[in-house]
Amino acid sequence: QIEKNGIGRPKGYNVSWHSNPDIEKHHFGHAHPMKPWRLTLAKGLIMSYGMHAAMDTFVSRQATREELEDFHSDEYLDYLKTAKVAAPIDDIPVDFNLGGSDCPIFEGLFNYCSMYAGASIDAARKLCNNESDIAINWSGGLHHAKKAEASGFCYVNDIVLAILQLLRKHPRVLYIDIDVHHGDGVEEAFWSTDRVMTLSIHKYDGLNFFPGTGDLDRTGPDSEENPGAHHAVNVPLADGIDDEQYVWLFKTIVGMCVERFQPTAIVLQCGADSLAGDRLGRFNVQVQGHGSCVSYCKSLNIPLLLVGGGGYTPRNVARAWAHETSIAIGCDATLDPIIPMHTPYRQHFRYDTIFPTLEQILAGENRPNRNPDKKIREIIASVTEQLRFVNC
Ligand code: ZLM
Ligand code: CA
Ligand code: ZN
Repeated sequence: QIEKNGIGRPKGYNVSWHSNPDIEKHHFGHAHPMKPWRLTLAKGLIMSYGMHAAMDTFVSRQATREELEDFHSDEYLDYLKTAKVAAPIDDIPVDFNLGGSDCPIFEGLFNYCSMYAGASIDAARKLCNNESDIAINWSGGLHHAKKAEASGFCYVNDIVLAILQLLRKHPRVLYIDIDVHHGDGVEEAFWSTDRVMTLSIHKYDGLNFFPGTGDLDRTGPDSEENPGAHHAVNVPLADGIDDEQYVWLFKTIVGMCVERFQPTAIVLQCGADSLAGDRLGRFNVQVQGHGSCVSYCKSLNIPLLLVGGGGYTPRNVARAWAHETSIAIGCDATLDPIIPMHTPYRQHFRYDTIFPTLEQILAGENRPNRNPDKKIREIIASVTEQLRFVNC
């Protein structure tokens, strides 16, 4: 059993966990890859380890209309609130990119959006008033949503709303995005400011992979007069990157960004679709490597907001976010990798461990690593050059 102020967790070190079971009940529709139910699986795992006892747990509330308007347009929110459920017609979205098969209009949509946004806003406020050192919202991280447009399973951009809260207290916020997709909505929202640096690591093929942006040379506005110049960092990768390369790249790039930008708060989007075996992802990152990114951010001792994001193989999403919760509270070293017998939905966790081997995860599927070390070193060189222009 893990107690508050238990082993590995210094006295006075606070982790807050923001969630609401209401969020998990929504359905995007038959066969849609985004399954809010994965949050139930993650929560079951977290609680069966007793980790909830080591955190301040909050049942999150809906964001208010006013809070949502901090980023989203009136017209879009009106439409989102009143949009009627309809079967997608030939994959064609209607207004505000809503109603296609990526962003369907489903029962309770507005409730779902305001709840996950409310959780991220609450989490950010806990960091602002120093009531938490790390705040967690696994239901958030919906990085594609735009001011007046839904995109890629995202309707309201809780990350932008949370960063706007942090900016009330914090002069500089570093946003880091390890979802396999480019964090385009957050990048766009803070494109013209030097108070937020955005860093996204993602698959990029300059062609088909969604959303199709995030090339290495997309570093901010072209004009040097614009304060946002050089403050967007993009790390495009090819299929099959492994733990060793990914973690090394992550630590190197994040280390350089922190040194140059000196953030006073960090938001880490922990999209679990960068894990091996994901239904939509293409990487070979394992739960251990994904977690090392969280450990590294924690070790910087800067107020940290952890949000979820993508993740389309629910059992692996639950493994990753449970492991990362244990890192946040500092009990990862003593956590039994064997999943407790009494875990709800335990039958979903084949191999009974939080750390299945790559062979077990891929189950015969083959995803060769298309990232030569030389390419990784070129990316680091390019970002190093970019960051020379960042001064704070
Ligand atoms: N078609 N059903 C990541 C967001 C990725 C755009 C191509 C839809 C799917 C996908 C939906 C059940 C985050 C695109 C795809 C088919 C236009 C994407 C419904 C399967 C299904 O079976 C499916 C009928 C659906 C959607 C696959 N969509 C895979 N990839 C991307 C969006 C979100 O992880 O970054 C953060 C949460 N969309 O590639 C199309 C161009 C729609
Ligand atoms: Ca990303
Ligand atoms: Zn994603």
